[in-house]
Amino acid sequence: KDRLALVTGASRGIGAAIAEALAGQGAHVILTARSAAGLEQVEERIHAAGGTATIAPLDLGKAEDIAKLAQAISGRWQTLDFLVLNAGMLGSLTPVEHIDVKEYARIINLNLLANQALIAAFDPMLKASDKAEVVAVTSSVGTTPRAFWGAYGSSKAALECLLGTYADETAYTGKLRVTILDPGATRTRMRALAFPGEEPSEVKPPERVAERLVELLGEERETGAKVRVD
Ligand code: NJP
Repeated sequence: KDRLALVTGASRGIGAAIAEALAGQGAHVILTARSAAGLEQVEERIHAAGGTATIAPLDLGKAEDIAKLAQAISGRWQTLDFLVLNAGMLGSLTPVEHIDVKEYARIINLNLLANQALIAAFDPMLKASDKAEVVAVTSSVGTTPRAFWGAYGSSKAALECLLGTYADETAYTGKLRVTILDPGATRTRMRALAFPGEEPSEVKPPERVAERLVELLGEERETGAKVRVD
């Protein structure tokens, strides 16, 4: 039977590369992000490579979109084998005292609260799988504070704690594994926004992160482990 994967932020960047890699491993991949056009391009690449995918354009910032997605998926499939919590936003880089609280709320909502909502929605389907992998994409600035990255960094620190907690709570199952993935500097739109002067060819491509993740999924490792891609 085909394994089923759900990848958020799959319209470009790291999420698109992970989705293509999982499809390459034979999983049927549900691709989500806001941009339907971006998702269609990734879907086409997956089909061209002989894989299968379904697109689900939605805004993870909206709780009702997550509820609809969960309904659509649970109406069609019994189990979910891979949940890749990759979608995220950076927001403005600014000193803590100048953080725009409205933007900060949007960052927390997408980078943290939406991921809790996804776990809540898909926990039964993950536990129904004989081997489920939950991967959360975090960031080094969540564990090592860096000037001007406070809003984004604190959202990623909280995400790391939340996923570590979920790992602890689900360890008893022996069949649901959580991986906290710190991708390191990766050539994507987000990276280009943060470091506009950087020469893109000096930064690793998202495919490197995806390849490493596929390797990691095949390795023995405790649930809740944190992995960094260099
Ligand atoms: O970023 P980008 P990356 N609802 O901006 C989607 C982390 N990370 O690939 O909605 C639903 O190219 C957006 O799609 P769209 C980073 O924090 C990266 O670099 O169509 N989806 C797109 O598919 C993030 O968690 C680096 O605009 C929404 C995706 O999210 C992950 O890696 C270093 C959405 C973002 O793609 C992937 O980031 C690091 C919404 N409301 C951590 N808003 C790095 N690149 O160097 C956005 O430490 N998306």
